[in-house]
Amino acid sequence: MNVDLRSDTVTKPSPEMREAMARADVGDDVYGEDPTVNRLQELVAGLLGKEAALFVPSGVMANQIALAVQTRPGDEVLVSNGAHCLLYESGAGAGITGVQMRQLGGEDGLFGASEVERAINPDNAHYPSTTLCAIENTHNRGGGRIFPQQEILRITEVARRRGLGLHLDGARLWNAHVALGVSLDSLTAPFDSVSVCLSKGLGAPVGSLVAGSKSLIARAHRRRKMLGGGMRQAGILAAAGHYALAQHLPKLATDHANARAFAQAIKDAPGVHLELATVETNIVIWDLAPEVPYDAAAFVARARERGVLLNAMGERRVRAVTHLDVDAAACAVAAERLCEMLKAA
Ligand code: TLP
Repeated sequence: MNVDLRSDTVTKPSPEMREAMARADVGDDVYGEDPTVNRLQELVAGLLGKEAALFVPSGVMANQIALAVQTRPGDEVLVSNGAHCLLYESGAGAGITGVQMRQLGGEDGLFGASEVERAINPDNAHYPSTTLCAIENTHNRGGGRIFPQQEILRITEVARRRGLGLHLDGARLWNAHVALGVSLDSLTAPFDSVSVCLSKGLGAPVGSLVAGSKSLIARAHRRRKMLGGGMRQAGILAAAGHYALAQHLPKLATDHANARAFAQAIKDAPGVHLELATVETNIVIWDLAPEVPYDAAAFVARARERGVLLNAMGERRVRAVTHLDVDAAACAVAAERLCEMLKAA
């Protein structure tokens, strides 16, 4: 049996979730008439402590809408090293939104207020205007790291003083919320815009939301239409989101425990460089030591032959993500197979 740890996006909707989707009350959401979408937008805006929220098909669209409505073409956006909105959105920042991005901080995706302060361009026509700073929490390439809230508050002080907007890519904010035991709205309070995904650890098949002030969401609504993201009877999808928030949010703690146990089980295997302390949520990232005679792509291919599905995140970096559809026993089997494979290398 395969154990699929490529991403928490691979979950399949359960029969109960499908049942909720089939029963959903729907209407034409382009007319604002889908009651299930409207309720989801209100619910998520409330959870995130924002005036309004907008349902969109994907996390990429949520991020790009948020960037577009807070910048002008040619502006510079400060992002963390390895930010999803820079590396994994098919160049949308440059190609569609029209911004350039500057990466800050280390490989864990974290950076400090002083780096933000230093990276803001002077008000001089030679330079792009720095108008926005985007933080990813949890940080994907950083191995699901949680951005320290104290540092976010210091960054907010710099951003406010220097006139920058603040965006939170909260595709996995739910994981930070559950891991820290801190309310969602306190994590989002410093931000002008927040994107969250229902289709990661929460296990919905589709759907993300952008949240912010009423005026920001009005601009986001227009931008969504421009990108072709206006959906019609989208309540069928929003119903999965309602179900996911009610039933799956608390289950993220299990994903975190499984990730930790998996990391613990592989960390001493020959050729694995893994810092246990960096496993804060549902993502485990490790490097292959030089003595491993193949790179991450070959490692992933060999693991697949043994029924463990992973993703390569760099030449010698590998990622595993726990989720609803893999339990503790499946994670233990996956770790055992990888350990055997490395011992034989
Ligand atoms: N991340 C995916 C891949 O695109 C890498 C994954 O498997 O982790 N923000 C963050 C922080 C994300 O991790 C992702 C998806 C997105 C945005 C985009 O969400 P979707 O895939 O719904 O467009």
